[in-house]
Amino acid sequence: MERKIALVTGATSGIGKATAIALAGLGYDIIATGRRQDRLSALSDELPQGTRLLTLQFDVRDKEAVFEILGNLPEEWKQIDVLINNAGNAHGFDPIQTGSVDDWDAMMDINVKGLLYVSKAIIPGMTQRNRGTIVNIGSIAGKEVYLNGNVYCASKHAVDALTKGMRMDLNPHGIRVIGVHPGLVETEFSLVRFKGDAERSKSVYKGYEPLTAVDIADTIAFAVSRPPHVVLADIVILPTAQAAATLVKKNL
Ligand code: NDP
Ligand code: 8X3
Repeated sequence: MERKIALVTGATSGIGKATAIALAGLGYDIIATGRRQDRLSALSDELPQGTRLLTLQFDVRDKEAVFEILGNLPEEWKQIDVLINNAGNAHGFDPIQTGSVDDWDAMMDINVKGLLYVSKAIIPGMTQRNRGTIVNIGSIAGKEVYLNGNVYCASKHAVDALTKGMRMDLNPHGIRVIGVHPGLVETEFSLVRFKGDAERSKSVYKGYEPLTAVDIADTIAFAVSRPPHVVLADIVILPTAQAAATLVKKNL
């Protein structure tokens, strides 16, 4: 059987981790990246037996590290078929007039520039082979703006624009570019947004059934496994209880 390789950024938690597991279930060898090496190492226990796993620890903000590490992949890991640009988070939840510049930097540097650096490192191999699939994880926050969402929403609107731009520019090379835009998914996302406040984070998901990381991973696996002539270009996936970014039917 021909070898297939998927690289997943932010595979230490939530959607990225579930996606690495789902793609391994489809027979992909996995390159898993993130900052927390202990979690990257633990991933091997959760992948189907026989999955080949390469873990790479770096911060997607670190341009030199991204190009150094991804530019020097071991020979047998160079031909990446699927890139999942997932690493990202919201940092803070403040109105624009009191927002923290450090939070703004984190969101723009990770969600937008980090995605660009990783893409820049991987795309040349895909264009050379005239083949590949890129999945960018956007958000409902990239389709709508909500109160206090300001910079996070801007970062995810940028991901949406980059997804469309990539699809156009890479069109001559037959590369599929897929945008996946989830609504509320219970992961470590809110814990990061609210800086470790577990109570506040839990309350985001109370009173309704949120999506799980596996729901998103299943959708990604479905999109990636369509025949080569099919691209699910733009997928918005919400919990049934959610009708819009801030319209959620709760039974509290
Ligand atoms: P988690 O916090 O559970 O996971 C975030 C992942 O991103 C972790 O693996 C983390 O790894 C990685 N990451 C964060 N910052 C960096 C960095 N600087 N360098 C490298 N890796 C980084 O959240 P989710 O799984 O929910 O989030 C995944 C993606 O889904 C994000 O892009 C998020 O914006 C998006 N999303 C989430 C939704 C939700 O409701 N949960 C809804 C819509 C979109 P590590 O810390 O080890 O580096
Ligand atoms: C994460 C979902 O609604 O918190 O992107 O922006 S939301």
